[in-house]
Amino acid sequence: MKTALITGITGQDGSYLSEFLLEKGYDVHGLIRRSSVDYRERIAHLEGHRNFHLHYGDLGDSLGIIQVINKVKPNEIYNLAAQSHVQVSFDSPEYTANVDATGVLRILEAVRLCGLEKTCRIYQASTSELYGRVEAVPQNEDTPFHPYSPYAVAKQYGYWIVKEYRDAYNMFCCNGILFNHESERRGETFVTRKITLAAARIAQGKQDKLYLGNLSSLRDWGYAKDYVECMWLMLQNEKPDDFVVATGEQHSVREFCQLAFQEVGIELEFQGSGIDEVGVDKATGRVLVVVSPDFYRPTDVVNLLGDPSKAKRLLGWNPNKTSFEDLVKLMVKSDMAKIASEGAAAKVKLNLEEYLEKGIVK
Ligand code: F7E
Repeated sequence: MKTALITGITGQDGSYLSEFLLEKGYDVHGLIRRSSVDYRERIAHLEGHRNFHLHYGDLGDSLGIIQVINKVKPNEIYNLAAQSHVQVSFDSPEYTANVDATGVLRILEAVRLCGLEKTCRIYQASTSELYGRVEAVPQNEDTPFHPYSPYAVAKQYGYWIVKEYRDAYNMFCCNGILFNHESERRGETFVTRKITLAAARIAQGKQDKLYLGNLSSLRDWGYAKDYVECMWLMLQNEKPDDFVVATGEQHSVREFCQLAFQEVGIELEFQGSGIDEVGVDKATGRVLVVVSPDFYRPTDVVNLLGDPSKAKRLLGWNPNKTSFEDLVKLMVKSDMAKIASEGAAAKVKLNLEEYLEKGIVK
């Protein structure tokens, strides 16, 4: 039986990857941070499974990482833990660097210190944010990087240290350059989930308006559940390598919004431009989407489109299992059910001030 260790196991990708590996018969171990609040919702259904184990640890704590790796002696490590929010990285750049950059080094060194460098394969969650202020469209494995946020700069260190350990110590470590990947488990402050939740709340009379930043930003959005398979495929490959994981299709935030609202029966029409742009309900004339400078980033990445040919060719991975339309549909469907199940007590009509106060919008 193969043993895998997943950092970031409580996150969207960690939970899907756990399910995927358990189904393949793996013994799955996860690193979790101690917290006084429950943040294990995404993996709650797996706790109690006889091949599912959790260990306390933190990417900021080398000793803890060494202890866990030494105890588990994994055949595969998936490093998914990160401060993953780009806008938050402008507020907490040092923390982001500690986890997203040095944290990768801590994992690699721990594997070496435990004498597992010949037996343990490592997957590093790299990101399309590395292309940042893009130098070419679409982006593939040869496109130059131009990181454009503290998050991306930290992730670039992670990318290069993985390559360095591969060359210097002959370790089997891979970078998955994943473009945006979403799902019904996506964190609520990423733009797609913020939109699907708002569409559901607005349709059910529990929210008045949705406040967004740059509506023209372009992304290559895929389904997270499909992407975790590619992480695994990278570690089953003959040799360690880096791969772009994307759909090869690009859409704007505005388009995502239109489709999500269409799913709840509201036809949105966008009027105006820049910070004066609004999304209006065609049937009633009500303004439902408003642009707010609060959600603009000091530097924003606006033109991401991945070329997944290499993963398709060498790993046999299918980048188009779930279409963009189906992704939006499944997210809206899930949020409609979630909001409907919340009782009357949860009937808060969120306005901008409440949004900001709750810190749930960035
Ligand atoms: O923003 C724009 C925003 O926060 C997407 C992370 O998983 O994917 C994710 O990073 C775009 C940006 O994701 C709002 O300016 C407009 O251009 O959903 P996001 P992200 O920054 O692309 C990559 C691959 C990662 O590696 C990251 O870890 O949408 N946008 N209005 C907004 N974004 C947010 N969050 N909120 C808004 O109101």
